[in-house]
Amino acid sequence: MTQLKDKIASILPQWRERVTKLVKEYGDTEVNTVKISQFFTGMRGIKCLTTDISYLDPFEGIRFRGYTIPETLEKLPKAPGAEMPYAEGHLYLLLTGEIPTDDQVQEVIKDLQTRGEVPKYVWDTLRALPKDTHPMTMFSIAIMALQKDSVFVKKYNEGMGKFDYWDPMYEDSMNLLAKLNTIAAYIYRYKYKDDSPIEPDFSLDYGKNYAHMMGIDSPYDELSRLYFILHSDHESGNVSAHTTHLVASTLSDAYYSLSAGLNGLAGPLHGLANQEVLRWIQEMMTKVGDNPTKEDMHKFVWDTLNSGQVVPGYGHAVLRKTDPRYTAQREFALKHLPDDPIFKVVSLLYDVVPPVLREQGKAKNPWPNVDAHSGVIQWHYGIKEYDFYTVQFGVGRAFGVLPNIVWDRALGQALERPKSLTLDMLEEIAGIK
Ligand code: CMX
Repeated sequence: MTQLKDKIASILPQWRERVTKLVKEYGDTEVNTVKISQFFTGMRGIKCLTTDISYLDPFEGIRFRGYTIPETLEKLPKAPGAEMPYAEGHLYLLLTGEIPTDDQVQEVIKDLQTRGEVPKYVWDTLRALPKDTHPMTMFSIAIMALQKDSVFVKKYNEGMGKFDYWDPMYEDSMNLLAKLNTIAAYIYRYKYKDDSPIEPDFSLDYGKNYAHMMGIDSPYDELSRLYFILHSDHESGNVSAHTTHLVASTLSDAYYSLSAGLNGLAGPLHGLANQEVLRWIQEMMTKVGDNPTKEDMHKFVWDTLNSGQVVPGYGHAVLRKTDPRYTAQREFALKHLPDDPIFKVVSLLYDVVPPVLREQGKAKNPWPNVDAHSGVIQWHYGIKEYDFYTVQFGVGRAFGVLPNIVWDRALGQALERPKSLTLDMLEEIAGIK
């Protein structure tokens, strides 16, 4: 057993005990009530999910296992001379709650390397699709193609006991995660670079290998590590995390669950917003030229709103301040691409958009989210096919949602099945019927 898996096995009993105590002794304690409006506002604000892997404070932003983004980036082990920590160390942190030692990270790096080979049938499956298939669809289908090798399904069919579910869920999660960087890079080079996939180099860590397979020089390896860490988790209620959790609650395996979660990430109000941001900025630059003034931007933002569209990359369902994931990417851009013309536009938009959204008075949060910044950096390093951006978000998101479903199984989370009411019933509750 690796140190990582061993660690999970050793801390699991205490976590189970805490859950048992809470449910047995305090199960009837009320947490919150539900208002009629919340039936129609996507259940915003209803507290009914639990995870310890990350927590999103509306004003502070995300904490991974209690660590803010700057703390995470500072504390996790790095390669000698590297700017960003290994994504594998972040995985260790999310799965165990502890910052790993160098030795522990190296073991995770090796473990993922040995699980990383993608079977040929995955490439055959992708090549059978029309080439203009959206890369997110390809990504999701590639994950589904791998499902036949699920360890969870095999063990379940052999009659595994409930307390053991987490073990094959962990194995599936690691087997799947190990291949996602290769699958993503393959899709990119197959679809957009004249079908020229680059073989993985399993002597490299996850982020560096990804940069190698994308065919992009340093500091893209540093960016990849940062990008996967930043996009990993945003507590349980966002669509990709919640969908992964929901599907896994039926005892579907990690392949079915992650594929479903990524299909949710593919929506324009969620992960696809990062491609929308670039499309929207370029539409503005086509209209008003490469050096838009604040006045040009002001008008363009209002035109967007007046035509009934949202301003992509701004607003959030939970956050009420600038997303620290935006800030972390901005710091990277300030260091590595301060003179990039699109970065300058993104920076100016930070001054223009929030006052306009405030004036319009609808959005509860006028500040930028993670997606407002990711596209510009990818563009700078030559990834101009913005359809692809959400695939990279998806690789990062897997680092968070897969540990979540490992812990779901470890803690015996039940099949999810909330109750619905009819409109008649709600009108009766409201006293108007
Ligand atoms: N531009 C224009 N209008 C916006 C807006 C924006 N950026 N953000 C919110 N609003 C509007 C909503 O559409 C809503 O309008 P209606 O009352 O007409 O339906 C109103 O303001 C209230 O919305 P809210 O409570 O502030 O925000 P929600 O929780 O409903 O939605 C989100 C959150 C992210 C979907 C929304 O802010 C949005 O559409 N943003 C643009 C898309 C985007 O950047 N998504 C990425 C989010 C991060 C991620 O998950 O990847």
